Amino acid sequence: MKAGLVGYAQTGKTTLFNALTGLTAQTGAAGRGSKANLGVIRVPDARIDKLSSIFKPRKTIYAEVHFVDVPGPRAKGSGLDAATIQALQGVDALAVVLRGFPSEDGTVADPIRELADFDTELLLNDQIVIERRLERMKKEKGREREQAALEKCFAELGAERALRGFSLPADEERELASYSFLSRRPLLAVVNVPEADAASAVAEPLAKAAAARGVEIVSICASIEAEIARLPTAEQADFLASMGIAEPAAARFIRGAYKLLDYVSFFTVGEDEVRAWTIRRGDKAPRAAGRVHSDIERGFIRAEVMPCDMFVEVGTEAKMRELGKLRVEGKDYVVHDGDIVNFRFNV
Ligand SMILES: Nc1nc2c(ncn2[C@@H]2O[C@H](COP(=O)(O)OP(=O)(O)O)[C@@H](O)[C@H]2O)c(=O)[nH]1
Ligand SMILES: [Mg+2]
Repeated sequence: MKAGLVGYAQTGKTTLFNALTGLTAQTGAAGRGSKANLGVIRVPDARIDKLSSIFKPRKTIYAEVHFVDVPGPRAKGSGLDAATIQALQGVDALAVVLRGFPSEDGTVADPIRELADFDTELLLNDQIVIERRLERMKKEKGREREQAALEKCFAELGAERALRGFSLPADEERELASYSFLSRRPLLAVVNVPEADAASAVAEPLAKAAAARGVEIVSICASIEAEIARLPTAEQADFLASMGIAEPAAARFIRGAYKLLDYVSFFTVGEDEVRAWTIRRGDKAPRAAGRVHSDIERGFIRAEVMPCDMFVEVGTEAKMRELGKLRVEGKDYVVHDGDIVNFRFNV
Protein backbone atom coordinates (compact mmCIF):
# COMPACT_ATOMS: atom_id res chain seq x y z
CA MET A 1 0.00 0.00 0.00
CA LYS A 2 1.16 3.51 -0.70
CA ALA A 3 -0.08 6.27 1.59
CA GLY A 4 0.39 9.98 1.03
CA LEU A 5 0.72 12.34 4.00
CA VAL A 6 -0.75 15.67 2.98
CA GLY A 7 -2.03 18.80 4.66
CA TYR A 8 -1.13 22.42 5.21
CA ALA A 9 2.35 23.62 6.14
CA GLN A 10 3.36 23.38 9.80
CA THR A 11 0.79 20.75 10.72
CA GLY A 12 3.49 18.20 11.52
CA LYS A 13 3.53 16.10 8.34
CA THR A 14 7.28 15.67 8.30
CA THR A 15 7.36 14.99 12.05
CA LEU A 16 4.70 12.30 11.56
CA PHE A 17 6.57 10.90 8.57
CA ASN A 18 9.66 10.58 10.80
CA ALA A 19 7.62 8.93 13.55
CA LEU A 20 6.09 6.42 11.17
CA THR A 21 9.19 5.52 9.24
CA GLY A 22 11.87 5.99 11.90
CA LEU A 23 13.66 8.16 9.34
CA THR A 24 14.70 11.72 10.05
CA ALA A 25 13.59 14.01 7.29
CA GLN A 26 14.07 17.67 8.20
CA THR A 27 11.10 19.29 9.88
CA GLY A 28 10.11 22.92 10.18
CA ALA A 29 10.85 25.72 7.73
CA ALA A 30 14.11 24.21 6.53
CA GLY A 31 12.37 20.98 5.62
CA ARG A 32 9.60 22.60 3.65
CA GLY A 33 11.20 21.92 0.31
CA SER A 34 9.33 20.97 -2.81
CA LYS A 35 10.57 17.39 -2.82
CA ALA A 36 8.54 14.60 -1.27
CA ASN A 37 10.17 12.30 1.30
CA LEU A 38 9.73 8.56 0.76
CA GLY A 39 9.70 5.88 3.44
CA VAL A 40 8.63 2.29 4.04
CA ILE A 41 7.41 0.50 7.15
CA ARG A 42 6.49 -3.08 7.83
CA VAL A 43 2.95 -3.73 8.93
CA PRO A 44 3.24 -5.17 12.43
CA ASP A 45 1.30 -8.45 12.63
CA ALA A 46 1.43 -10.81 15.62
CA ARG A 47 0.10 -13.64 13.44
CA ILE A 48 3.19 -13.45 11.24
CA ASP A 49 5.38 -13.50 14.35
CA LYS A 50 3.67 -16.72 15.50
CA LEU A 51 3.84 -18.39 12.08
CA SER A 52 7.49 -17.49 11.86
CA SER A 53 8.20 -19.09 15.24
CA ILE A 54 6.50 -22.29 14.05
CA PHE A 55 8.12 -22.58 10.60
CA LYS A 56 11.47 -20.94 11.43
CA PRO A 57 11.71 -19.93 7.76
CA ARG A 58 14.78 -18.45 6.10
CA LYS A 59 12.78 -15.30 5.39
CA THR A 60 9.88 -13.63 7.21
CA ILE A 61 8.21 -10.95 5.14
CA TYR A 62 5.65 -8.54 6.54
CA ALA A 63 3.27 -6.48 4.44
CA GLU A 64 4.63 -3.00 3.75
CA VAL A 65 3.24 0.47 3.64
CA HIS A 66 5.10 3.02 1.54
CA PHE A 67 4.77 6.62 2.68
CA VAL A 68 5.16 9.84 0.75
CA ASP A 69 5.44 13.10 2.66
CA VAL A 70 3.82 15.47 0.16
CA PRO A 71 4.71 19.14 0.61
CA GLY A 72 1.08 20.23 0.11
CA PRO A 73 -0.46 23.70 -0.03
CA ARG A 74 1.33 26.36 2.00
CA ALA A 75 -1.76 28.21 3.12
CA LYS A 76 -5.50 27.86 3.06
CA GLY A 77 -7.11 28.67 -0.24
CA SER A 78 -3.82 28.66 -2.13
CA GLY A 79 -4.92 25.63 -4.12
CA LEU A 80 -3.10 22.42 -4.94
CA ASP A 81 -0.09 22.81 -7.19
CA ALA A 82 0.67 20.41 -10.04
CA ALA A 83 3.41 18.56 -8.13
CA THR A 84 1.09 17.92 -5.19
CA ILE A 85 -1.73 16.70 -7.41
CA GLN A 86 0.62 14.36 -9.21
CA ALA A 87 1.98 12.96 -5.93
CA LEU A 88 -1.54 12.44 -4.62
CA GLN A 89 -2.70 10.61 -7.70
CA GLY A 90 -0.09 7.91 -7.18
CA VAL A 91 -1.24 6.84 -3.70
CA ASP A 92 -3.86 4.34 -2.50
CA ALA A 93 -4.73 6.28 0.63
CA LEU A 94 -4.69 9.99 1.29
CA ALA A 95 -3.89 10.90 4.87
CA VAL A 96 -4.45 14.53 5.74
CA VAL A 97 -2.56 15.77 8.77
CA LEU A 98 -4.49 18.33 10.85
CA ARG A 99 -2.83 20.64 13.37
CA GLY A 100 -4.20 19.87 16.80
CA PHE A 101 -1.50 21.73 18.77
CA PRO A 102 -1.14 25.51 19.23
CA SER A 103 1.29 26.90 16.65
CA GLU A 104 4.54 28.65 17.58
CA ASP A 105 2.94 32.08 17.19
CA GLY A 106 0.14 31.00 19.53
CA THR A 107 -2.61 30.43 16.96
CA VAL A 108 -5.09 27.99 18.46
CA ALA A 109 -5.73 24.71 16.71
CA ASP A 110 -8.89 24.36 14.63
CA PRO A 111 -8.72 20.89 13.07
CA ILE A 112 -12.43 20.89 12.12
CA ARG A 113 -11.93 24.03 10.03
CA GLU A 114 -8.71 22.65 8.59
CA LEU A 115 -10.40 19.42 7.51
CA ALA A 116 -13.20 21.41 5.86
CA ASP A 117 -10.68 23.65 4.08
CA PHE A 118 -8.62 20.74 2.84
CA ASP A 119 -11.68 18.86 1.64
CA THR A 120 -12.69 22.01 -0.27
CA GLU A 121 -9.23 22.04 -1.84
CA LEU A 122 -9.74 18.48 -3.14
CA LEU A 123 -13.24 19.25 -4.28
CA LEU A 124 -12.26 22.40 -6.20
CA ASN A 125 -9.53 20.50 -7.96
CA ASP A 126 -12.05 17.90 -9.18
CA GLN A 127 -14.45 20.63 -10.25
CA ILE A 128 -11.77 22.18 -12.46
CA VAL A 129 -10.91 18.81 -14.01
CA ILE A 130 -14.56 18.06 -14.80
CA GLU A 131 -15.30 21.53 -16.11
CA ARG A 132 -12.41 21.32 -18.58
CA ARG A 133 -13.42 17.84 -19.68
CA LEU A 134 -17.05 18.80 -20.23
CA GLU A 135 -15.95 21.83 -22.24
CA ARG A 136 -13.90 19.65 -24.59
CA MET A 137 -16.67 17.05 -24.87
CA LYS A 138 -19.11 19.49 -26.35
CA LYS A 139 -17.45 18.88 -29.72
CA GLU A 140 -17.26 15.11 -29.37
CA LYS A 141 -20.03 12.71 -30.32
CA GLY A 142 -21.07 9.39 -28.81
CA ARG A 143 -19.92 10.16 -25.27
CA GLU A 144 -23.30 11.00 -23.80
CA ARG A 145 -23.05 8.52 -20.95
CA GLU A 146 -19.66 9.79 -19.84
CA GLN A 147 -20.97 13.33 -20.09
CA ALA A 148 -24.02 12.49 -17.99
CA ALA A 149 -21.86 10.87 -15.32
CA LEU A 150 -19.53 13.86 -15.22
CA GLU A 151 -22.43 16.27 -14.97
CA LYS A 152 -23.80 14.41 -11.97
CA CYS A 153 -20.41 14.56 -10.28
CA PHE A 154 -20.17 18.23 -11.10
CA ALA A 155 -23.54 18.91 -9.48
CA GLU A 156 -22.50 17.01 -6.37
CA LEU A 157 -19.30 19.06 -6.10
CA GLY A 158 -21.31 22.22 -6.72
CA ALA A 159 -23.28 21.37 -3.58
CA GLU A 160 -19.91 21.30 -1.75
CA ARG A 161 -19.94 17.59 -1.27
CA ALA A 162 -16.84 15.50 -1.93
CA LEU A 163 -17.27 12.52 -4.26
CA ARG A 164 -16.08 9.86 -1.81
CA GLY A 165 -19.61 9.05 -0.72
CA PHE A 166 -21.18 9.50 -4.14
CA SER A 167 -22.43 6.53 -6.10
CA LEU A 168 -23.74 6.26 -9.64
CA PRO A 169 -25.48 3.50 -11.58
CA ALA A 170 -22.96 0.84 -12.67
CA ASP A 171 -22.97 1.85 -16.35
CA GLU A 172 -22.13 5.47 -15.52
CA GLU A 173 -19.62 4.33 -12.91
CA ARG A 174 -17.72 2.50 -15.66
CA GLU A 175 -17.42 5.73 -17.62
CA LEU A 176 -15.51 7.25 -14.74
CA ALA A 177 -12.98 4.43 -14.42
CA SER A 178 -10.23 6.41 -16.12
CA TYR A 179 -10.62 9.44 -13.86
CA SER A 180 -8.91 9.67 -10.51
CA PHE A 181 -10.85 12.31 -8.65
CA LEU A 182 -9.05 13.40 -5.50
CA SER A 183 -12.24 13.97 -3.52
CA ARG A 184 -13.26 10.42 -4.33
CA ARG A 185 -10.17 8.86 -2.76
CA PRO A 186 -10.63 7.29 0.65
CA LEU A 187 -9.40 9.89 3.13
CA LEU A 188 -7.79 9.30 6.51
CA ALA A 189 -7.46 12.31 8.80
CA VAL A 190 -4.66 12.29 11.36
CA VAL A 191 -5.06 14.92 14.03
CA ASN A 192 -1.66 15.82 15.46
CA VAL A 193 -2.47 16.47 19.11
CA PRO A 194 -0.39 18.09 21.89
CA GLU A 195 1.52 15.87 24.32
CA ALA A 196 -1.12 16.24 27.01
CA ASP A 197 -3.67 14.57 24.71
CA ALA A 198 -1.32 11.87 23.43
CA ALA A 199 -3.31 9.06 25.02
CA SER A 200 -6.82 10.47 24.48
CA ALA A 201 -9.40 9.48 21.91
CA VAL A 202 -10.34 11.90 19.13
CA ALA A 203 -12.45 14.77 20.52
CA GLU A 204 -16.16 14.16 19.93
CA PRO A 205 -16.93 17.21 17.71
CA LEU A 206 -13.97 16.43 15.45
CA ALA A 207 -14.92 12.74 15.28
CA LYS A 208 -18.43 13.76 14.23
CA ALA A 209 -17.20 16.24 11.63
CA ALA A 210 -14.97 13.55 10.11
CA ALA A 211 -17.78 10.99 10.07
CA ALA A 212 -20.10 13.46 8.34
CA ARG A 213 -17.52 13.76 5.54
CA GLY A 214 -17.01 10.01 5.29
CA VAL A 215 -13.48 10.41 6.62
CA GLU A 216 -11.74 7.93 8.93
CA ILE A 217 -9.86 9.67 11.76
CA VAL A 218 -7.04 8.78 14.15
CA SER A 219 -5.34 10.88 16.78
CA ILE A 220 -1.55 10.88 17.09
CA CYS A 221 0.98 13.06 18.92
CA ALA A 222 3.64 13.19 16.23
CA SER A 223 6.34 14.83 18.36
CA ILE A 224 6.20 12.13 21.07
CA GLU A 225 5.97 9.36 18.51
CA ALA A 226 8.98 10.73 16.63
CA GLU A 227 10.93 10.68 19.92
CA ILE A 228 9.85 7.09 20.55
CA ALA A 229 10.81 6.02 17.06
CA ARG A 230 14.37 7.19 17.76
CA LEU A 231 14.68 4.98 20.86
CA PRO A 232 16.15 1.48 20.69
CA THR A 233 13.32 -1.00 19.98
CA ALA A 234 13.70 -2.64 23.40
CA GLU A 235 12.92 0.65 25.17
CA GLN A 236 9.98 1.72 23.00
CA ALA A 237 7.28 -0.34 24.69
CA ASP A 238 8.18 0.95 28.18
CA PHE A 239 8.19 4.54 27.03
CA LEU A 240 4.80 4.14 25.36
CA ALA A 241 3.37 2.52 28.48
CA SER A 242 4.71 5.35 30.65
CA MET A 243 2.81 7.82 28.44
CA GLY A 244 -0.35 5.74 28.63
CA ILE A 245 -0.22 5.05 24.87
CA ALA A 246 -1.44 1.55 24.03
CA GLU A 247 0.35 1.08 20.72
CA PRO A 248 2.72 3.06 18.51
CA ALA A 249 1.51 5.54 15.90
CA ALA A 250 2.50 3.31 13.03
CA ALA A 251 0.18 0.53 14.23
CA ARG A 252 -2.73 2.92 14.76
CA PHE A 253 -2.15 4.62 11.45
CA ILE A 254 -2.02 1.34 9.59
CA ARG A 255 -5.15 0.04 11.26
CA GLY A 256 -6.99 3.22 10.27
CA ALA A 257 -5.74 2.93 6.70
CA TYR A 258 -6.62 -0.78 6.40
CA LYS A 259 -10.10 -0.10 7.71
CA LEU A 260 -10.52 2.81 5.35
CA LEU A 261 -9.40 0.85 2.31
CA ASP A 262 -11.07 -2.34 3.49
CA TYR A 263 -7.83 -4.27 3.24
CA VAL A 264 -7.24 -7.70 4.77
CA SER A 265 -4.17 -9.95 4.97
CA PHE A 266 -3.62 -13.56 4.02
CA PHE A 267 -0.47 -15.60 4.56
CA THR A 268 1.73 -18.02 2.68
CA VAL A 269 3.94 -20.29 4.77
CA GLY A 270 6.81 -22.74 4.38
CA GLU A 271 10.36 -23.46 5.44
CA ASP A 272 11.65 -20.99 2.92
CA GLU A 273 9.35 -18.09 3.62
CA VAL A 274 6.50 -16.92 5.84
CA ARG A 275 4.83 -13.95 4.25
CA ALA A 276 1.87 -11.60 4.60
CA TRP A 277 -0.03 -10.36 1.54
CA THR A 278 -2.57 -7.57 1.33
CA ILE A 279 -5.82 -7.78 -0.63
CA ARG A 280 -9.17 -6.05 -0.64
CA ARG A 281 -11.92 -7.60 1.44
CA GLY A 282 -14.08 -9.64 -0.93
CA ASP A 283 -11.25 -10.55 -3.32
CA LYS A 284 -11.52 -14.12 -4.58
CA ALA A 285 -8.79 -16.77 -4.57
CA PRO A 286 -7.45 -16.18 -8.12
CA ARG A 287 -7.03 -12.44 -7.49
CA ALA A 288 -5.25 -13.20 -4.21
CA ALA A 289 -3.03 -15.65 -6.14
CA GLY A 290 -2.21 -12.84 -8.54
CA ARG A 291 -0.69 -10.86 -5.67
CA VAL A 292 1.85 -13.64 -5.27
CA HIS A 293 2.53 -14.10 -8.98
CA SER A 294 0.58 -13.48 -12.19
CA ASP A 295 1.38 -17.07 -13.32
CA ILE A 296 -0.38 -18.46 -10.26
CA GLU A 297 -3.48 -16.43 -11.07
CA ARG A 298 -3.37 -17.49 -14.73
CA GLY A 299 -2.88 -21.17 -13.97
CA PHE A 300 -5.02 -21.25 -10.83
CA ILE A 301 -6.44 -24.71 -10.04
CA ARG A 302 -7.42 -24.55 -6.39
CA ALA A 303 -6.49 -23.08 -3.01
CA GLU A 304 -5.80 -25.07 0.15
CA VAL A 305 -6.88 -22.93 3.06
CA MET A 306 -6.43 -23.06 6.84
CA PRO A 307 -7.42 -20.37 9.32
CA CYS A 308 -4.25 -18.98 10.94
CA ASP A 309 -5.68 -18.72 14.46
CA MET A 310 -6.50 -22.41 14.59
CA PHE A 311 -3.28 -23.42 12.88
CA VAL A 312 -1.07 -21.74 15.48
CA GLU A 313 -2.90 -23.69 18.19
CA VAL A 314 -2.80 -27.02 16.37
CA GLY A 315 0.75 -26.54 15.14
CA THR A 316 1.02 -28.76 12.04
CA GLU A 317 -0.62 -29.03 8.65
CA ALA A 318 -0.97 -32.82 9.08
CA LYS A 319 -3.06 -32.37 12.22
CA MET A 320 -5.18 -29.69 10.57
CA ARG A 321 -5.85 -32.15 7.76
CA GLU A 322 -6.83 -34.87 10.25
CA LEU A 323 -9.23 -32.45 11.92
CA GLY A 324 -10.74 -31.64 8.53
CA LYS A 325 -9.65 -28.01 8.88
CA LEU A 326 -7.61 -27.87 5.72
CA ARG A 327 -10.15 -26.90 3.12
CA VAL A 328 -9.88 -27.13 -0.63
CA GLU A 329 -11.44 -24.11 -2.29
CA GLY A 330 -12.09 -23.14 -5.90
CA LYS A 331 -11.99 -19.96 -7.94
CA ASP A 332 -15.08 -18.44 -6.33
CA TYR A 333 -13.70 -18.65 -2.81
CA VAL A 334 -13.50 -15.28 -1.04
CA VAL A 335 -10.20 -15.16 0.83
CA HIS A 336 -10.63 -14.15 4.48
CA ASP A 337 -8.45 -12.09 6.77
CA GLY A 338 -6.01 -14.50 8.45
CA ASP A 339 -6.27 -17.34 5.92
CA ILE A 340 -3.14 -19.39 5.34
CA VAL A 341 -3.29 -20.23 1.64
CA ASN A 342 -1.42 -22.70 -0.51
CA PHE A 343 -2.21 -22.17 -4.19
CA ARG A 344 -2.20 -25.09 -6.63
CA PHE A 345 -1.61 -23.98 -10.20
CA ASN A 346 -0.52 -25.17 -13.57
CA VAL A 347 1.05 -23.04 -16.31
N1 LIG B 1 4.00 21.29 19.92
C1 LIG B 1 4.09 20.49 18.88
N2 LIG B 1 4.80 20.89 17.81
C2 LIG B 1 4.88 20.07 16.75
C3 LIG B 1 4.23 18.81 16.71
N3 LIG B 1 4.46 18.25 15.50
C4 LIG B 1 5.23 19.13 14.82
N4 LIG B 1 5.48 20.23 15.57
C5 LIG B 1 6.29 21.39 15.17
O1 LIG B 1 5.65 22.08 14.13
C6 LIG B 1 6.63 22.55 13.17
C7 LIG B 1 6.30 22.01 11.79
O2 LIG B 1 6.49 20.62 11.78
P1 LIG B 1 6.70 19.81 10.41
O3 LIG B 1 6.67 18.39 10.76
O4 LIG B 1 7.89 20.32 9.68
O5 LIG B 1 5.38 20.24 9.64
P2 LIG B 1 5.04 20.16 8.08
O6 LIG B 1 5.26 21.51 7.53
O7 LIG B 1 3.58 19.82 8.07
O8 LIG B 1 5.88 19.10 7.48
C8 LIG B 1 7.98 22.09 13.66
O9 LIG B 1 8.59 23.18 14.34
C9 LIG B 1 7.62 20.96 14.63
O10 LIG B 1 8.58 20.84 15.64
C10 LIG B 1 3.49 18.40 17.87
O11 LIG B 1 2.92 17.30 17.93
N5 LIG B 1 3.46 19.28 18.91
MG1 LIG C 1 7.19 19.06 5.90
